[in-house]
Amino acid sequence: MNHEMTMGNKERIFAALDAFKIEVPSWGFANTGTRFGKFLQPAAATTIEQKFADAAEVNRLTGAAPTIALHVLWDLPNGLKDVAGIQGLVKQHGIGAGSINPNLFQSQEYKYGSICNPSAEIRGKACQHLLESVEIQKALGSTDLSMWVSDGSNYPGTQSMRRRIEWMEEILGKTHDALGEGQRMLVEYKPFEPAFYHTDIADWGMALELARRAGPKAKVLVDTGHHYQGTNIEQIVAWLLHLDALGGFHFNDRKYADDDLTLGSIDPYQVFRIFHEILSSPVEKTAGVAFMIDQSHNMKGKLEAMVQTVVTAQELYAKAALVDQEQLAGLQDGCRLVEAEECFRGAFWTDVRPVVKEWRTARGLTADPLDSLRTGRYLEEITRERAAANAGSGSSYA
Ligand SMILES: [Mn+2]
Repeated sequence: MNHEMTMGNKERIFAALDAFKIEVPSWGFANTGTRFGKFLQPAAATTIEQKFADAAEVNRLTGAAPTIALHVLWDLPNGLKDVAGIQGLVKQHGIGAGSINPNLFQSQEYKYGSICNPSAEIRGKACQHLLESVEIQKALGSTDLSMWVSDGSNYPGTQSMRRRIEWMEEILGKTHDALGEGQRMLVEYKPFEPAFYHTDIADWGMALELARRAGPKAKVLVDTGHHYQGTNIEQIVAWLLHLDALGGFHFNDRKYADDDLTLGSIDPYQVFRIFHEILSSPVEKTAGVAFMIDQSHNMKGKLEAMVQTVVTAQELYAKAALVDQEQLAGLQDGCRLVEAEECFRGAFWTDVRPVVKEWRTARGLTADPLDSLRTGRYLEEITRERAAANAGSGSSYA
């Protein structure tokens, strides 16, 4: 149970950090809020150009966030026509277009659902939006179509859960069949909110079955905030890895529901346990698993929160890399419970921050990203440049 920073441990951490990439969400840089109100921030991004610039700054500071997730409605309001502009930003900032997120929840027509709406016309509209999103995905060379379906109902008896499954299957199948070579569709699940009686894709079982029926390019997306209290998320991860069905993660933390708090702020041990499942699986099972952040901070500074999140993710990943897999397997097989637990727990309790700093310096990065953000000029400049625009905005989520 030696978690001292031996040469071997250091090498393991360096190798893990070299491979670790996490995607930032464009909406994480914009003014967002709760359903009660929104507190505007002078430095928040109000344009897609600013979101790309912010993502580039996070990547410059951390070296681990080379792509930005895009939201079709907020970032490409004119659909395919906006692709050229995005391509220019990709080139300008050296930040890749990450997952493409269709919007199936904001249009007035989606009041009773999008791909599960009883109206064939509205389902058709939702399907068209998904197919256009796939075209955007192709044009931008993006790997993942990240689907969150907010459909559901608020009162028992008011909708047929069974017929809605059929409607959903049909459209997910069509969307899947439109995907190009090497492209995937990620199916996200969530137990409740915005619907409070039933949600059409409420858990990983439903998401898994829908993905399977859609086809081989469909995988499950695990948003860490989308579970009931006490759910063993790492076990879900283990199952999805076993079934070759894990597409990726939306990382955030929560205390009560889908709180979108900073990764690891409430329960860092859980993130460690999830990373352990990834790092203890064969590489061929985990190579395609996408790490993405899905957070929108209402009170913390946008950039500060994003850098803090990436840094936290790196630290927890480094801790998980410290688990001696071979030793742990031996202890597990021998049912040496306390020793196994100590081997596992010991990695979590090891302070990896000095080694992570060393890694940053060795890779030509700043040793302390948060401090560099605070003392650097970027934040000061955007605060000055964007203050006027932010004083007047506040109605749109993006
Ligand atoms: Mn999510």
